[in-house]
Amino acid sequence: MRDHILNGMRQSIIDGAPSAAATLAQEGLANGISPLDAIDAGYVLGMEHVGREFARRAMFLPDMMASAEAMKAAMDVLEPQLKKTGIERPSAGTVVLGTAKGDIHEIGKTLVGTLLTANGFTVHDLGVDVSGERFAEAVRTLKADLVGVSALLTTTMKGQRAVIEVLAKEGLRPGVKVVVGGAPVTRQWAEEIGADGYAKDAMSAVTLVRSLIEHQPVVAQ
Ligand code: B1M
Repeated sequence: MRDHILNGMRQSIIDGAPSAAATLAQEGLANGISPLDAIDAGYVLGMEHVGREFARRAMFLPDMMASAEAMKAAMDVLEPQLKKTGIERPSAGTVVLGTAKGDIHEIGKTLVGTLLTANGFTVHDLGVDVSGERFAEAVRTLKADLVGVSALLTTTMKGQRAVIEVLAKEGLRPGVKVVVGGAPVTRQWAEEIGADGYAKDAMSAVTLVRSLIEHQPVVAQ
């Protein structure tokens, strides 16, 4: 039963079928499949397939858009379940999150935000195509502890470097940690641009953010 549902979840993304994706998410929850398992062992496998097919020109942009709609329909069902555990806890820290300038991929970034929220962080999601200046503005006004910048395109990874540069230029860098992630991003890239950390997926992002915020030096009042 479990494998049947997970296979259906994967297929709903390949088919670009939002209503099937949402129905299967409900079915999965009713059958004891955790939201994270549904994402990692179901829907994301479909996304990876679509990405491969797009790269070899066996699927096209409209197909990829339909798959993204299906993924969002599933996330609409799963997100409230993922977030539940984070409610009614004191905030573990304030995180400003967004996708780098020029990049409109949002699914992975949103998942990172959902899991951070579920783990007690206050997350301000600035959305997609976010400039360094907008990140800096949010850090200043929200007194954020950490900035998370996602990039899915090799061409927009440079936007992650730009965020760090703007934060430094505006004198905000000493007070805020920066974490980068996204499919093409590597640890080596994170080190090269002077980020405080790199996370390969949403769960490791939570662990990383927690360790970076916990180890911040206490500033005397
Ligand atoms: Co696009 N796209 N896309 N796309 N797309 C990719 C990324 C691509 C790899 C597909 C391919 O060619 N195989 C390719 C990039 C190639 C490259 O740069 N090397 C690509 C391309 C080329 C493009 C366009 C240029 C296509 C075109 O127009 N000709 C265009 C760019 C638009 C733009 O941004 N300016 C484009 C557009 C789109 C859609 C709009 C159709 C759609 C996005 C819709 C949306 O987000 N609302 C889309 C999609 C869906 C994809 C694929 C198929 C799936 C991405 C996804 O959502 N994955 C993708 C192929 C692939 O990744 N296999 C592809 C699921 C998600 C859960 O995973 O986002 O990787 P991911 O997030 C993970 C980790 O990376 C990590 O945690 C997440 C969860 O575990 N993570 C972080 C992510 N952010 C993090 C931040 C962190 C920490 C971890 O800390 C801050």
